[in-house]
Amino acid sequence: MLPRTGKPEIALAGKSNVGKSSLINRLVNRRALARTSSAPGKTQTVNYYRVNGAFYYVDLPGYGYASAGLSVRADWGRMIEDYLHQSEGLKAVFLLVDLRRDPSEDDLLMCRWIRAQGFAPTVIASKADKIARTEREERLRALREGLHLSEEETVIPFSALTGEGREEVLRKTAEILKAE
Ligand SMILES: Nc1nc2c(ncn2[C@@H]2O[C@H](COP(=O)(O)OP(=O)(O)OP(=O)(O)O)[C@@H](O)[C@H]2O)c(=O)[nH]1
Ligand SMILES: [Mg+2]
Repeated sequence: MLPRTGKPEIALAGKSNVGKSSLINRLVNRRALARTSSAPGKTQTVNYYRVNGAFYYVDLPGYGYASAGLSVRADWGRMIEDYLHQSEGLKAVFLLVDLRRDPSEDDLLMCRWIRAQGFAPTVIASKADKIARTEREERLRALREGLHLSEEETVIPFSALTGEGREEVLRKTAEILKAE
């Protein structure tokens, strides 16, 4: 059973270790609100973070964590799926993809699911601080291509380390809540 928050919810989805929990901390400027770890598989349940009493960022477990046992992986998959299908307040899904890596099959599936639900995918390209400026355009292009994004679909380069992209993600959040 999911909690009924009675408020709009914006979920953070993406591969394990991509930086979902770190993104939440940076958005709300709290260093250790959501637990993070250099080892993948840190977030193992659905976590709700209330912002300004008005809405929730929902931190999901990461997918594609290869070294977890099969049954654990199945549990996580079900948790993510149950949340996405059953949440009554879900208004948008932010899909995090590491700017350094080509999107995986799971990333593509998630992106398709988001569209199929009638949401416009907002892709957040994480760990942007790890990419040299000179390589950035090429990485963004590969990411757009890997996820089959159309011109209107946004990619926001983001760094939890430097705060780059924070304002843009907050603006997107406000836009989604306003469209309510
Ligand atoms: N350099 C850099 N490191 C980051 C950034 N975002 C996250 N990290 C690091 O990446 C690791 C994973 O971050 P998390 O926020 O725990 O990732 P997650 O997506 O929540 O992972 P799961 O809970 O396992 O799904 C941690 O060591 C973070 O410090 C970033 O923007 N830049
Ligand atoms: Mg996490």
